[in-house]
Amino acid sequence: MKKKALIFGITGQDGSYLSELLLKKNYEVHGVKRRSSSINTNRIDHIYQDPYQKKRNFILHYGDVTDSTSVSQIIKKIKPNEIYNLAAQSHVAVSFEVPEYTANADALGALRILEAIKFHNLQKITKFYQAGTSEMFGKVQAIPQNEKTDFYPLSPYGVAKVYAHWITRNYREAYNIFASNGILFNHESPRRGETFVTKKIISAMCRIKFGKQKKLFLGNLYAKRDWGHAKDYCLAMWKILQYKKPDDFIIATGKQYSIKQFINLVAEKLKMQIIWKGKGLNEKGYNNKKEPIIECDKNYFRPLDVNTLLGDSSKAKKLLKWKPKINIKMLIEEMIEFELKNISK
Ligand code: NAP
Ligand code: G4F
Repeated sequence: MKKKALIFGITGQDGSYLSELLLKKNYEVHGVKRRSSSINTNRIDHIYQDPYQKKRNFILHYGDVTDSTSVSQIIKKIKPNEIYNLAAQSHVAVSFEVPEYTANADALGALRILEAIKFHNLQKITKFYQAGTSEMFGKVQAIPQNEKTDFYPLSPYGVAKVYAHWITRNYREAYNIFASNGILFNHESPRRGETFVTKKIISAMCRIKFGKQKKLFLGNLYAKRDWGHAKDYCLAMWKILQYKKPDDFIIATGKQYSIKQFINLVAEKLKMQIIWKGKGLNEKGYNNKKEPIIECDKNYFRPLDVNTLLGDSSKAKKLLKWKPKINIKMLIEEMIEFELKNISK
């Protein structure tokens, strides 16, 4: 019998890569999508439109993690072997603007799924994966961060994810549910949402290079992130649920770059020269004609920002035999290639 997986957040960056991975592994993949006023399935249309997958292996359901009835009914109907909770209001800056909704979806969403597993007595059938985040480390209490590092979240998003992390552990210990946390550091891809910094930089710099945009406006250029590729990280999610017992794992590359360093790497790949001048809000990146093409805008700064994130994934390396295959230069190359194809279309 085929294994059944249920993905909350299937229309997102990770949902799309995880679907492809699970279908390759011969799972029947169920996904929960929200109703939206415009199409939100761009990242999975290529799977859905494949007649073979559509008929047999890839099934979408309407639902929302803020709606316990839909969560419960879908889980009761499918009785999945694995549930991946990737559903979230995942933008840190936006969480300062919509903190209550972020808590409802990102914190209570995990609780609603765990409750449904318990309520329908699926403890022996269903394993649960919670999409945790390095944002939970916030004001970092150790460098690098590992599974033992204390959390100190600095945003409503980070706080909500800490709740989801602990409720996952609580249901594991109280009700014997196979419930695991991945603590994933930033991961990107051509399918990354347009307003996250890597995608925003690459998309804008490609457009600037071909005269389709004049300037790129950014916030904090000095925050450092540990960036990996979403494809590698989705494999880690699956491995976490195949491990012999439920546990918590850091997934990271162990290398960090500032936003400014990231821009310089993109410029190098695009053969664009950037000369940096000025300080603070007046810092600007100039092209070889001495025109400012990168500027800071105070609207892109957050009330609090996480200045440094660097993960230590030795536990995942040792126990899951997981390690990232795609480094930052390969990631940038793939994202640039994707943008250039879009521009030429
Ligand atoms: P993403 O592209 O923003 O996708 C989020 C998904 O959640 C989308 O499918 C979205 O649906 C769905 N969603 C949002 N609110 C929902 C709700 N109330 N009910 C049901 N679905 C809802 O995020 P991602 O980058 O793939 O990340 C996946 C998960 O990993 C998220 O939980 C994120 O917080 C976490 N995470 C991400 C990273 C990273 O660097 N990417 C790192 C650590 C943890 P729509 O398409 O309709 O908006
Ligand atoms: O790309 P970002 O928005 O990602 P952030 O805040 O690190 O969050 C992402 O990674 C988390 C894992 O640590 C996930 F849990 C979360 O769901 C999301 O996927 O911003 C990265 C850094 C920040 O320090 C931000 O202040 O880039 C800085 N930044 C500077 N200018 C900007 C901008 N970020 C955005 N989004 N837009 C800017 O213009």
